[in-house]
Amino acid sequence: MKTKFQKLKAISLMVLLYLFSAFLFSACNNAEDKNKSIHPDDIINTKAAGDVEAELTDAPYVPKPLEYSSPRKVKVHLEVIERTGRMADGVEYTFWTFGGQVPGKFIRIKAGDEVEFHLSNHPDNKMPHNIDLHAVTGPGGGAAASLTAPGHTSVFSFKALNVGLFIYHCATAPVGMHIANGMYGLILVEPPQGLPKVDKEFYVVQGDFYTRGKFGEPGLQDFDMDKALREEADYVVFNGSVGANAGDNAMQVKVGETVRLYVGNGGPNLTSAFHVIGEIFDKVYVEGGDLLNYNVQTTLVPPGGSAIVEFKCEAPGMLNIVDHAIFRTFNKGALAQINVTGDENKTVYSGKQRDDVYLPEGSAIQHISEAAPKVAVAERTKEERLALGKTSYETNCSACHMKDGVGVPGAFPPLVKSDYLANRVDKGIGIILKGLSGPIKVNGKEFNGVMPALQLTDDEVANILTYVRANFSKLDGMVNAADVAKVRTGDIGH
Ligand code: HEC
Ligand SMILES: [Cu+2]
Repeated sequence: MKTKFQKLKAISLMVLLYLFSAFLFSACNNAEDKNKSIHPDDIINTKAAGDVEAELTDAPYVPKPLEYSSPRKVKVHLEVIERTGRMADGVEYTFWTFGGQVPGKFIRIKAGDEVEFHLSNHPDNKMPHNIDLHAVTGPGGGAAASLTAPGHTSVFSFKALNVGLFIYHCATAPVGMHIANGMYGLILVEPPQGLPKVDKEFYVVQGDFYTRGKFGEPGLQDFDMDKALREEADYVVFNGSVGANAGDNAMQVKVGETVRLYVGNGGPNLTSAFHVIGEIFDKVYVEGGDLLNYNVQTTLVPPGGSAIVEFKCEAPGMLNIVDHAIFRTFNKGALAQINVTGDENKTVYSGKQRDDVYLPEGSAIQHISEAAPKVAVAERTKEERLALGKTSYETNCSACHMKDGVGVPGAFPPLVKSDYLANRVDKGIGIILKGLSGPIKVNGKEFNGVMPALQLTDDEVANILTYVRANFSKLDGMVNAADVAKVRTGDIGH
């Protein structure tokens, strides 16, 4: 039998244990609450008030922290510009950009904001473009609503429901080619109270590029579709070119400052083993979301993904930002730098820091190289070709020539009753296999654009042309895979 006193002792011990565990539990909960941002359900019905124009910046800079904490109506004006620029010393490439640079402009908003997005396609551009923002809740992330021909502006609106760091990119066919040419950037959706304050914030985006010539081969380099398909990148770079933010253009930080990097990966193909040589990430917002990880050496950033990393710079010297898939750094250009200046702290790091990176000197419009897939295909009936051709047309051609084949005045010629197509000896096969550029006249109207060669099989070309000719031009007969094969091998002229 227990004494009264023993019972009392047992009970009070239980009470103490209970109180202590309740305390622990609530402490954990609080810690979690701090990191957990607000849920989309809490935001969906908030009212946005007051117009603001979003500040947009080029890498490596980000817009200033936002001063408002209740939702605003935010206007974003972004212009697509196709331009030739530096890929490496002596190497040029024709980039397609959101705002003139790769990556595209950094956009900073808050959860609950209602964004009115204006996407303009500069009149000198050759291609239609659109934008898919991963921060958008809605079909295609805005892609269909924003398809814009050169010389036009599209407007659409969305409400930012989820907090996070999101990639945006072009999603116009051929999608891989638009992304490979540099059409990506980051949009940050902050929680209403903002992110904790740091001393310096920077914008770093990785991308892989595929060129006709090998890494370093001088001159204007064409896009190489075959290499892109094989995922054999010639260049892997931070912020659009080899050394864009290295050496004299390194990001500048002082000893003792806290740094936050908004990191994105445009791809199109390669996942980044993102690492800063000589630092440890005190904090990582894993995959650009709410989850915090601490004390990380290397964080994965996949194509179409992001991460936010933070660290304090305790020692002076040059920090090298790399993709730790290390050949990409030493042989393909994946290097950016942060220059930390200030007094040495021998306890943190003694000794001379020196990191010589080998970057060979020298080392990029657009051309899809012609692959000739030789697959013998049984010929199909006209009905089959019409049905398959419709789908293929809508995937491969309608972005430019429009779904109903009417084209876009001044930019993309019509296929409807096209006299140009009717007069082609090869029934238009050569145009699709090899592309078309230079001045042409279609139904009395002049066009002078660039149609890229498309990577399609003989069977697909036969389907598309059978559909285009019958449906838009009311031309008799069909196109067979064997006809396409003859043009490919040069047996019939154009
Ligand atoms: C990226 C935009 C783009 C895509 C995609 C595209 N075209 Fe074109 N296409 C053009 C441009 C621009 C021209 C005019 C080229 C010039 O001015 O020399 C053209 C010209 C043509 C012509 C000759 C002119 C005419 O109107 O008859 C045909 C036929 C044609 N395209 C068919 C197609 C078909 C079929 C597809 C899909 C397999 C396709 N195009 C995909 C942009 C495109
Ligand atoms: Cu595009």
